[in-house]
Amino acid sequence: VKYTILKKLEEHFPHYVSGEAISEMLGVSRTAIWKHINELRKEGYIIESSSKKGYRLQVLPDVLNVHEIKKGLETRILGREIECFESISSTNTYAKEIAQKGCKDGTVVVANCQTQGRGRLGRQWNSEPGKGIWMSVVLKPEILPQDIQIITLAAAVAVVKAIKAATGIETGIKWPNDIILDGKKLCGILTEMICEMERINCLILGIGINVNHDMSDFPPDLSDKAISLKMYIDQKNNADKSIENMPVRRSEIIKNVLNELEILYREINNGNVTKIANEWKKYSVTIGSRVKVVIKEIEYTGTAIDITDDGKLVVRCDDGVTREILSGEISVRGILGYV
Ligand code: BT5
Repeated sequence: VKYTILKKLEEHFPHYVSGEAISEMLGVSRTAIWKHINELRKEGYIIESSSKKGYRLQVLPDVLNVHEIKKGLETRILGREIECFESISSTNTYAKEIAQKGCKDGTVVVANCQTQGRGRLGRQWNSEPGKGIWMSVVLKPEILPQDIQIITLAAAVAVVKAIKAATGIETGIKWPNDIILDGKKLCGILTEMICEMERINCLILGIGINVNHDMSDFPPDLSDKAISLKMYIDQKNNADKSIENMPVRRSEIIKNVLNELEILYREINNGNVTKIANEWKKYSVTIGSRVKVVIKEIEYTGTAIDITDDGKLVVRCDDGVTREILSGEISVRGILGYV
């Protein structure tokens, strides 16, 4: 009943719905409605009440819970099971644990806060409480361990499309796993595998997206390289300071990521990896740019020209040799700035 009341308020947003109308629609007493409204308020929904007009949502809230994510979710595999935590060490670590216990393909773990968010190669991932999307998806794709990179590519494409669908903002992909906005890092992807006998048993896809951070929410060492969707929207609206921007709703983005990712996941399981690589190329900011790569401690400069179907970056080096670069083996740095 609680979430049916919430649904009514959302349908009528930003207007009031009278207590009487809700009571008639749902067949519950006015006192019961009042109790449910108070429970919703405790969950973080800002609901105004007026004895004459009834109840209304003050803003469409950025509350993260299973109900918000599932509303309008169009998937059949991803997000069948969703676990949402207030705080957790790392959604990837937890997802790995439940995967080992045999959770379903497509299980999603989301947290409002991570105390030990991880990047690749033991790096830290800053996961400011309540500000971003810290999520992991357990996948059981039908691919070989050496082709795992395709999942990272697919996830990057899904994130770019999801952000565009939810906010209209266009982002780009920096090889292999960063989503870039305004030349800064908006999102990072961490794909980990649980392998058994040469085949992938399970794969944990971790996605971190900065959503409602202000610049001051990032530690100083990230201030010149990280960005959130809110910071970008604020910048765009800078001319008109009177506009109070609504928070970006994390659940909308998560839902869109799952919807987009499921389409690509099906393609992968059907063997259509070329399609993923082609989509990835459309959003790449790396292809065509000058890069510096370090292979076995030797540094090469060159131009990134392509990506292979299994996710290797093809670089035409200035020494005339074209090399295929595997992520994790090397570091790629754009020569001009972060990208
Ligand atoms: C990544 O690593 O970009 C993968 C990040 C994956 C995070 C998700 S959140 C949910 C799931 N659970 C986890 O524990 N992890 C995943 P890498 O390419 O190694 O980049 C790490 C580097 O990005 C750090 O060394 C910082 O320089 C920078 N960084 C850290 N936090 C950031 C943030 N919030 N926004 C932008 N850059 C950040």
